[in-house]
Amino acid sequence: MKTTTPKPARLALAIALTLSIGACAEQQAEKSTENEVTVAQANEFIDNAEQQLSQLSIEANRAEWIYSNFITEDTASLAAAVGEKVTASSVKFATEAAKYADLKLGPVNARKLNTLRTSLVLPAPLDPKKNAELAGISAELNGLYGKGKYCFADGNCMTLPELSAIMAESRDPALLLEAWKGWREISKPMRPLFKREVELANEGARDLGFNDLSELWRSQYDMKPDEFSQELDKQWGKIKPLYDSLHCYVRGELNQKYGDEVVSKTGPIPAHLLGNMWAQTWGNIYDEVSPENGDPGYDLTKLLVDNNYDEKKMVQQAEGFFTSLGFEPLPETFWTRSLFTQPKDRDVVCHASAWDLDNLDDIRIKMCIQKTAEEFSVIHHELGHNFYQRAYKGQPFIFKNSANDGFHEAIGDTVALSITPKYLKKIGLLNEVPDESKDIGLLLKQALDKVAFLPFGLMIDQWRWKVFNGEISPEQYNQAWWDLRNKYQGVASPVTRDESDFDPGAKYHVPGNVPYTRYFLAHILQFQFHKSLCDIAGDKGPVHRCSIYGNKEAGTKLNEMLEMGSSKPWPEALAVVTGKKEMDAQAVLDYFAPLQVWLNEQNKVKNNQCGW
Ligand code: X8Z
Ligand code: ZN
Repeated sequence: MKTTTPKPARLALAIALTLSIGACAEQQAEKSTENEVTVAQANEFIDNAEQQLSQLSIEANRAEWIYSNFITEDTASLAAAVGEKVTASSVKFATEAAKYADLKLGPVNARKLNTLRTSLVLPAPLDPKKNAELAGISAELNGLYGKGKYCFADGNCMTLPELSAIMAESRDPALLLEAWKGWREISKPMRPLFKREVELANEGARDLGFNDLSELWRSQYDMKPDEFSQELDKQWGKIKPLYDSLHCYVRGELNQKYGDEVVSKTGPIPAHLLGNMWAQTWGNIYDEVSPENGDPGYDLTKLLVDNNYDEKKMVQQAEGFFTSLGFEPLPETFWTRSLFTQPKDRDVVCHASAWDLDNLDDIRIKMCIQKTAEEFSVIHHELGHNFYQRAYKGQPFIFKNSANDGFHEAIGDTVALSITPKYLKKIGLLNEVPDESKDIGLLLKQALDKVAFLPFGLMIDQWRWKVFNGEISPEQYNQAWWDLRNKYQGVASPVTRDESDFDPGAKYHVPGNVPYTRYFLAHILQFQFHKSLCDIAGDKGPVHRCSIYGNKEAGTKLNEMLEMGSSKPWPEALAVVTGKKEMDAQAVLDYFAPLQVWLNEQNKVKNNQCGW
């Protein structure tokens, strides 16, 4: 299955509530009267569902792979047809699973049953016509995103990777604004499709006994949906002071650079000046905000180019990190079947993704790699998915997934946190490791990507959950989006927007129907994993200087967690690596502690007025 898009993700049977029940419960009364169901029937149902879903998933993965690699009317139609079939089966099984919910099954099957009930991401209503309609809409939305282009006045048309390069590299506010606005033209036609998708999927969720799709999405974390929402608020509350300091410092520097006319000293930051199409990571404007005496003095993008790294070599280098931890190399088919570069002659979905076509060894990535440090990280991110998939391939199909979706997103990022100067020296990219006086620069660069991301990682589903439960009506889609961008990120649209715009649709995961809270979780979990793996590796220095490269003990421990798949509640998987069952944003604060001190000093010295 693929880890990032909706259709295979309907099969991506996510984490489920644990029903901790003694093993002897299997031997419960087997007598069945007419309306009663038995444990034996339940067990048979689960075996059968698992086998059918496993088979179907392979067919769906192939159709989806072909569609995303060759977007045409025909491939859309084929992908939608398989999607329809998968959804119909998944909905049928989820409905039937509810029948057995009160039985005392053994722990394994109790968990599988619950996973069958709760893991749909885009449930269709039982009505086959509506199911077909939903499958068609979902494929069409994906295609609209994948085909998206903006044509400048001179006739030069650009796809997202090119527009993203402008957002990353240009410092001309007018050009930035045009690229920013231009990309958002692609999502206007998505609005009615998205609205209908929400209606249909909400109906599907209700058919399965959930209040709405929000409740279903939040039911996949081994806790009650509302407890999960509270847990997120709690973690965000811990991080917010650090984010506020970063926001304050960055806004001050941008104000200095662009002047009051473009960036005011107070209020939210205009979204087109942060180096990224969605202002979700800010590392690309590091040069504009770097500390005077603490800059480490190297630029990984430049090092990659100067050392003749092409796309394949970047992937090989990333693979080398995983094998240094003791993981087996990627199979030959990975190299022959993956997509690394954007084809010139056809539309593809460029958004990076990792795939497991046969639920065994046919793992691949699909990505239009740019030769930048940012993309070097994304490659590690994607390979994290692939190595996870391969680690849990021995699990039964229903447990071939991560402990929760945040875990899947965290593994490659965890490894990428070990791309330190020391590591770059080891692999021959850097000659000298900068001394400790340069750590603030390194931490600031990291924070621009990782800390800046956190409120973005949270707000997308805060918006979607409210859309799903009706708190945000279709007439308020765009306004509510910007209200949340303001509330969480302190970021504002650079020009007036209205309800003829559909800005959420310009972010892949909205038309792609991929839940987004997983990335918020991942941005906390990766710091917990990194710290624990560094401890296991015996690293005694500051955690931001630690690289687990080459450490087999750390690799073995990581693999132990990955191999579990989703067979156990996520706190148990977390404890395998960290020894603790709680997710804890403190790990983020610990990592950035020296930077927090520095930011406070800077904001004070520069007289920055914080908040927005
Ligand atoms: O979508 C992704 C990955 C694929 S799972 C490239 N990410 C999020 C995004 O790009 O918005 C990784 C971090 C956040
Ligand atoms: Zn991912």
